[in-house]
Amino acid sequence: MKVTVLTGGVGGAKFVHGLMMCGVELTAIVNTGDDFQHLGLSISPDIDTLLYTLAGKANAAQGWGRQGESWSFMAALQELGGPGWFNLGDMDLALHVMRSARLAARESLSTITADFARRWGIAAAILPMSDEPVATWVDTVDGPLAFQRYFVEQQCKPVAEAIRFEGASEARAAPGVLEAIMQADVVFIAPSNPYLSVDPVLAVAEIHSALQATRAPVVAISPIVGGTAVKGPTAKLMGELGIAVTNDSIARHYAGLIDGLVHDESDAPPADLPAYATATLMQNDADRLRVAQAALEFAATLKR
Ligand code: FO1
Repeated sequence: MKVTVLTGGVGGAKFVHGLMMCGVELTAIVNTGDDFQHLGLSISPDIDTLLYTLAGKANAAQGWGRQGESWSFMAALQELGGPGWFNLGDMDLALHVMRSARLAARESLSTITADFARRWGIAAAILPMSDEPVATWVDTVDGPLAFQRYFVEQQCKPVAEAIRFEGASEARAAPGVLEAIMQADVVFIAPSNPYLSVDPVLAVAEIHSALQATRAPVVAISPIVGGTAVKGPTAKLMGELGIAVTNDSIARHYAGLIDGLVHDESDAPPADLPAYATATLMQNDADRLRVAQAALEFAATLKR
C-alpha cells in the first residue's frame, strides 16, 4: 500500500513514525519553509527532526535535535562571541556541516536528504517539498520575523498578523514529490501546524494542484487536542489570526483538498466533512502506531 504524507515539525514526525511502523510503502514530503542560513550553515529543521525521529536518534523530550547530545561547540562558539540563541549540538552540527558542504558542491537538497536517510536505514522516502528555497516569514505587530527568529529567538511571543512564504510562487516540487501524491493509495496531512508547517508545502502550486488531482483520498489529522494544540504555537497563532481553535477551522483551512479529518475524541467533529474521532495524543511509540493505524482504517472508508 502506497502512503504519502505531508509533514513538518514535531507532531508531524511522530505521525510519520507511526505510519512507518505500519509497514506501508511510505513517502514523506517535508516542509522546508523553516530552513535558514546560520553561521554559514544550511539548516533544515523539519527534515532533521524527521530523520532523527525515523532513525531512532531523536531527543523526543526536546522535540528537536538528537538524544545523548553534547554541547562543546556551542560553549566554544559563545566564548568567541558567537550567537547562543540557536542551539547546535555537536552531533547535530555534523549533519549541518555535511549538508552545507554537499550543497556547496551543487548537490540537491533531495539527493543529500535521500543519502542521509539511506545511511541511517530509514525505510521511507524522505523528500523535501522543493529543492529551491522557500522561507517562512511571520509578520508581527513588531515587524517581520524570519521563522527561526520568531519560533526560537522570540519563542513565538510576538503577536502574529500574517504569514508569508518567500520563494513559494517560484518553487517547483522536488523530484518524486508529485508522483508520490498522484500514485499514492492514500495521502495524509500530518498533525503539523497548518499555518506554519503545512501551508508552506501547499504554497508550492504544483503540490496544491496534485492534491486536488490525485485519485487517492486525502486525510488530515487535526493538530488540536482538547481545544488547544499539543506543542508549539498553533492555538496561540489561531487566536491571533482570528481563527477559532476548532476542527471546523481545520477542515475549512484544508477545504477543497481533504476528504476527511481524524481528530481527538475530546473535540467536536467538523461539520460537513467525514470525520473519525480517536485519542490523537502521541506520547509514546504505541500511541504513534495506534493513531497511524486508525488513520489508515478511516482513509480506507473514503473514496474520491
Ligand atoms: N528549537 C528551539 O526551540 N531551540 C533551539 O535552539 C533549536 C535549535 C535547533 C537546531 C537544529 C534543528 O534542526 C532544530 C532546532 N530547533 C530549535 C527546532 C526548530 O526551531 C524547528 O524549526 C522547530 O522544530 C519547528 O519546526
